[in-house]
Amino acid sequence: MPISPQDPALLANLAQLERKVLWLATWMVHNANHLREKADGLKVGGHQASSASLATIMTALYFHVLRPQDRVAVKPHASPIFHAIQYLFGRQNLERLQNFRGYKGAQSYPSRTKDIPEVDFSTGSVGMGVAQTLFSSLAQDYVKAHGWAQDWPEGRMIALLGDAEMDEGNIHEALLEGWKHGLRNTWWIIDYNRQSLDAVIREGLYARFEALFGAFGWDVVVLKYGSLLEAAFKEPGGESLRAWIDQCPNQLYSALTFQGGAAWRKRLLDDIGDQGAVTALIERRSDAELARLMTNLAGHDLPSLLDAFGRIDHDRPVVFIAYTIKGFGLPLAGHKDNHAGLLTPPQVEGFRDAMQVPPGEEWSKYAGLDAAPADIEAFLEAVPFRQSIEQRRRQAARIPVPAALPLPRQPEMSTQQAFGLIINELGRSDAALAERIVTTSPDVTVSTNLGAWVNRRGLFAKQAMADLFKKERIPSTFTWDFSPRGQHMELGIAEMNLFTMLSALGLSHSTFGERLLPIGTLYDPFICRGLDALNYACYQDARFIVVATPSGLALAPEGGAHQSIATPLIGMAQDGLATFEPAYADELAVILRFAFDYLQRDGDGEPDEHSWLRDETGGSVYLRLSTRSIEQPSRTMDEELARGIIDGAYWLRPPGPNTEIVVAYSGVMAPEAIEAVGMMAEDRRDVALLAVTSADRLNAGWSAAQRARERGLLHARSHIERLFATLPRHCGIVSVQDGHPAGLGWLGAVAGHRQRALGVEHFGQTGTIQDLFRHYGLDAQAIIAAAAALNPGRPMRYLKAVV
Ligand SMILES: Cc1ncc(C[n+]2csc(CCOP(=O)(O)OP(=O)(O)O)c2C)c(N)n1
Ligand SMILES: [Mg+2]
Repeated sequence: MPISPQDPALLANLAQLERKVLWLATWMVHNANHLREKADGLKVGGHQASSASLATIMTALYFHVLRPQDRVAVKPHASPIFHAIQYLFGRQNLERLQNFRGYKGAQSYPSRTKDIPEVDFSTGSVGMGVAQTLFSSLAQDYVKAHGWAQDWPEGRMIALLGDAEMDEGNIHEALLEGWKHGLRNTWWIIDYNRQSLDAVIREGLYARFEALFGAFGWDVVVLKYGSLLEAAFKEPGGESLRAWIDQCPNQLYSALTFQGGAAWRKRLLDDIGDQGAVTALIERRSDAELARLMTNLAGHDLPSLLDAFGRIDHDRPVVFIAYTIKGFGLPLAGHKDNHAGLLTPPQVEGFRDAMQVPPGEEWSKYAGLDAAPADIEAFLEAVPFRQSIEQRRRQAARIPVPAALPLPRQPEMSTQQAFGLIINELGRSDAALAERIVTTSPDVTVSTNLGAWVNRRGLFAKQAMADLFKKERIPSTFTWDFSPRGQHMELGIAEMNLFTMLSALGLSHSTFGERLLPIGTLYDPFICRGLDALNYACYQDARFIVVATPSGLALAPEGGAHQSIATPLIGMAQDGLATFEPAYADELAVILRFAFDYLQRDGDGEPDEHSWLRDETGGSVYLRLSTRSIEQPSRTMDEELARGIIDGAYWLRPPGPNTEIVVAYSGVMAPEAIEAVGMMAEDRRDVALLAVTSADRLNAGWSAAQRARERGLLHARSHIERLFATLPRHCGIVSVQDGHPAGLGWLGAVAGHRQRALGVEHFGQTGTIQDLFRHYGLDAQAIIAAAAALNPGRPMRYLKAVV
């Protein structure tokens, strides 16, 4: 890319746009603050100063450096600058700017799903967007190596991040993983304003950043002094000035920036005034010029930025440590309390005058600019970022999903085992579905039963690498061959990385126009370790399947540190994620088939009139599986059963007109529930047994149907309401789940039945499954005792006396 930092016309245009962008962003925040304060007394924090510090860098990027194929994660608080830039491009409308942070207005933090398509990656939870760019670059390599997206040029994945954002551990986890995979095409631009939310950051941090990135093979570019300062250093006495700045503590620098020209002069003359060259250098400048010079850091200097970006002529990852000033150009520049700072109305007026924007023309795209509107428009038209802008969100065709997946048949099996068998069977196929599956796992590939699939499809690496054990003919169950055609992305033990990888792979259809069907496996309890990244992936509407196994107390001898309790509730509460907890292999086959299709849906948000779920919008899927081997039913899968499994529940033993007890179970509690129902049958009438395959979907459908009725759609009935429609009023429900009881604890409220919810409320421990189910009150005896208490009647003959 020919960059001509010396090109005066280019620089003049960019300088104009930088001013405009800074003004619009400032006005947007001021306006939002005014509106919000009127509405509910809430002030807008965090945007004014934090946004200003990136104004120059984002001007250089969006108006000159970015290419249509590049993808960017913008630091959350730079949202106003981002929206202002898109407004100038004609891609963001005025109403949304005027309603920044308001209902349906431009979002406080750039959002892929709630803002315009120019938001490539959402940000908000600091650190997440940064890692997303790294994994997106790995996803791009994966797509290209498989021979896809050949007509789409490789893009750079760019993150604009705050210096304090670097404290987030997930960034460091990502760095390590990126190094292992030979990361390319990734730029991270650190807004080194030496301020966080609370304070001024530690001295000398940039040197740690330099060493850190250097250690991982990144090109490190430190952008410290702007062109004015560089020129001043060449004047007589300039070297003393450079030495003074280099030693100036961050706090003092910030304070002087805030105080302005006179303060700079006094301090500099006190410290290095020599009545000779240095004094002359200082005295040659007015207060305003001196302030301009002393704050001319490279991050606010267009020629330096254009030069630095233009010099990158390789695809290795690059970190730019760009010195900036938080609040640059605004009266609160440099003040340590400025993160939540806002300009007062007189300050805004003063700033508007300085920007030469007449009152009433605050939202104008051209007011205050030297160039004629037609010239600015012509410049904007030609900006590379704006070319083929409609392709920013790419599309990919759906991969056909067969009517049924292979069904493993064994008399006894665990859901984890069944998962391994189904995936392995799919691996034999050369159908598009098998080609597009990409698996990934944080060092638990084999222990989550993906081993056979990996043997078959291989691991992904840009360079082929054979399994040495195999070459040396040492017997091993697993072949660990790497190649560019491999379909498993091996990860180190970092669950944050797993979910960020899924987020990147799961957006491939939109980022690169190539559909992937990502499946990530991990141990269920460690979902919590990556939870924010999972939430982030869902918020971005990435599409993937999480297979979490083993789970719950059923992991018996592994003990309390590995037994998950809260995950069923996470699955229910996580938006964008449909959670299933099947008991049997045939259920899992139906669910997985559904998942491959569900992943690819992109319809409108209208609820389905049968389940009342918004199924056409699609989403990601979480499967909570187990290593507990249980006896499999011999049955044929018919359409009704399959539908029930997908909608969330079906009767294993339907209720009768006199049903007194319903036992509802999820997942591995099937044997205990079946046993209890059998034992109660002699003493209670028509004991019914409900298999719950997805408490999440069942519950969501119930809420949606209630909402629909409240809106006048009186016929709306959810799946669970239909299942419970004939239950006699007096019957009791005992639910049982290997997880927190609240997961199923709402069933009684559906049609007004008394309920006892059994589950796990305290940390687990080691033991046999039977020991633990007895101890935590999940075994058949506990179910019977709960039923007897709910529905006193005749004594239950199989209920042992409690000793
Ligand atoms: C995970 C997370 N924790 C906390 C916050 C609240 N927060 C927002 S910005 C910020 C400080 C940012 O400092 P820095 O990254 O240096 O940004 P800048 O100085 O450019 O505003 C904090 C703590 C957040 N958004 N996300
Ligand atoms: Mg900062």
